[in-house]
Amino acid sequence: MQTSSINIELISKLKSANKILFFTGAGISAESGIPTFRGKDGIWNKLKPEELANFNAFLKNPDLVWEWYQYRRKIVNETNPNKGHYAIKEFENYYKEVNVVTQNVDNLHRRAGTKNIFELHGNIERNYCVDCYKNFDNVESDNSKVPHCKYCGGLIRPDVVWFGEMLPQEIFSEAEQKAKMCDICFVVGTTGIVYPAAYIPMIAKENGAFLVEINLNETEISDKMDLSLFGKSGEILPLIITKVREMKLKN
Ligand code: BV8
Ligand code: ZN
Repeated sequence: MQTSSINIELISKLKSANKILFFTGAGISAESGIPTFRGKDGIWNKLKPEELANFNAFLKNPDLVWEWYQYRRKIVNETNPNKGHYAIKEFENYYKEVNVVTQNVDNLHRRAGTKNIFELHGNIERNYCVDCYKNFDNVESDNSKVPHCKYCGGLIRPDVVWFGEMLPQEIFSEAEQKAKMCDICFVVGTTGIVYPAAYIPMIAKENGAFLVEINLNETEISDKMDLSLFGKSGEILPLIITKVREMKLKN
């Protein structure tokens, strides 16, 4: 584990890199005001994921789960990307390829303008019918009653990946390919305990990438990192992109 300053090794890697991958979790959106899952203010503290973010819970109590997602959608709609999201977007000006593999469902990377996004756990702004799979992104509903499909009467659910559900195969395999080819993999704001998403940084490492963790504190995967930068991603990422801008403008 390294110091928390942006060290010489990272600077030299940033100089020689062509392809950058960002693997992001809930922590990158915390400074936008979206609660994380497992932090001290985490949403899982009050409610257990098993009770909400899984299909059986939804079938057992569709109104409760629907209400929880409406509450989270409202928070997402009232927030904006933060400096961390925008710093990631700016990497696109200086590198041949920048990919963002995110576990987040809040759409903030897209709203910050990032081009190549791989949403491993879906997107809270999308919904679909559990029976006929038609999509209902802007479905009218009162917040506490799950809506029904107007074509077949099926329950409408958020287009997110729940526990016990497979990740979108195509998106995951593309993200794996990008992880295999990247020179630097930034692991930003994630506890790194949710699989198979958490394999992505490990795949990058196995293929020779330089792994940099950006987190408030140590995590279960800190020991796998080449460098850990401790602090807020909304402060550290702008510092890094400032260094990159200076370097690239000098050359
Ligand atoms: C599946 C979407 C099987 C919904 C979520 C091994 C292999 C495969 C599966 C498993 C496995 N081991 C266990 C499993 C099962 C399970 C799993 O991983 N469980 C864990 C908890 C042990 N995985 C699954 O069920 C997956 N599906 O495997 O299906 C299968 C296979 C074949 C066929 C059929 C089925 C599906 C997992 C996806 C679950 N969906 N969310 C929703 O959002 O409502 S999970 C949820 O956790 C979010 O997606 C979130 O992104 C993800 C990870 O959490 P983090 O992003 O890391 O957030 P967290 O709060 O934990 O941490 C925040 C971090 O940020 C902290 O470290 C904090 O310090 C830091 N931070 C805070 N502020 C800042 C900051 N850092 C920097 N700056 C700041 N300002
Ligand atoms: Zn339907």
